[in-house]
Amino acid sequence: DTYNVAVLGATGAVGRAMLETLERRDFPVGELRLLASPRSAGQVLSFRGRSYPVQAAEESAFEGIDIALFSAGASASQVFAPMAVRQGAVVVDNSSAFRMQEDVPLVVPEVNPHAVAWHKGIIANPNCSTIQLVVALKPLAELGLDHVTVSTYQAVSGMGQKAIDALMAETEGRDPQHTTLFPVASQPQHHRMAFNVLPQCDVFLDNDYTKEEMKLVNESRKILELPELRVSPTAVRVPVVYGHSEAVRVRFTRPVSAAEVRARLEGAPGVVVVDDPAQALYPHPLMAAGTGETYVGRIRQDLADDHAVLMFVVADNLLKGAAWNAVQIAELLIRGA
Ligand code: A2P
Ligand code: 11C
Repeated sequence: DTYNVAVLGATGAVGRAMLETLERRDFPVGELRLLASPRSAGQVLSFRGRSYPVQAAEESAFEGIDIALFSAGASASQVFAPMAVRQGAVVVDNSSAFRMQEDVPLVVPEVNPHAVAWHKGIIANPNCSTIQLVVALKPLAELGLDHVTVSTYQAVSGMGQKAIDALMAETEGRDPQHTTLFPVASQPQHHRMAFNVLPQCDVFLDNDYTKEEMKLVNESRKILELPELRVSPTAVRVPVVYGHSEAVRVRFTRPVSAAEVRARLEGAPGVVVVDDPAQALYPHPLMAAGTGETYVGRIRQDLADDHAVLMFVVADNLLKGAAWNAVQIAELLIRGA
């Protein structure tokens, strides 16, 4: 069997990674439709050695499509997801548009694959920093999660292709001061990203947390099915191109040792433990870039609390954090079909 697949946002950083992932996984693609904004119409992208024209997204573009992978931002998803569903497609949506809707499953296949079953046409792909966090937390859930404290070190590719280009321009000094993209393009104040660290990912909300920080709280609770889980997030942008890192403190409801945590993580789905301090072996973004795994290391007891363990968690934000997780969901869909 083959499936007709549409990729909305095909020209973007995540959209291109989706095409590469479909190709690498040998996904049974029948017809392939590449969709983007009207700006990109006529551009040509290649898939399995063949050239495909990019079309402007519109309702008729979803006719006959079985699976639509969306990564064109929340406002495009709001417009096009209902159209795609009307045309009979199942939408795997990488935007934040539908994630917290009660009738939309929010899925990380290593964590809650069962949730795919109750979709009503849309399945949401979580935020990148949430995905790698819950992949590392799920194997520890049976130990009794009490409180998760997480600080992120997020790559600029999370903000799209323009942000990659802007960081390169700043780093190479082509721009004397800074570009107008960081921390958030749509706001008036900008800071230099090259050789810097910015404790702001996305816009601030009324509670003085950023949107990115509240995604870590709310999406983790929904995916882990722990609505009361205590999560204390700080989201930070760093001048890295690919790969988000997270320093995570997990407090349990009882005393837990680093050895117990390491044993649960070793062999857990989607997790690779890299933890040999004597050999300087621990996860870092260049290790994760280009792969679909979530790397965990620096696993150690909290010196101040025998209920808590510290660890460092790294994954490729465009792959496990977006494109690969979305294709994994598509694979669950066709296996169940
Ligand atoms: P385009 O390249 O035509 O602007 P990135 O996250 O790397 O910036 O990519 C965003 C992707 O979403 C691009 O493929 C972009 O297309 C697409 N996109 C953005 N807005 C829309 C829209 N309103 N309709 C369709 N595609 C959109
Ligand atoms: C970032 N996490 O790194 C963001 C990008 O909700 O899908 C993805 C935003 C989202 O900037």
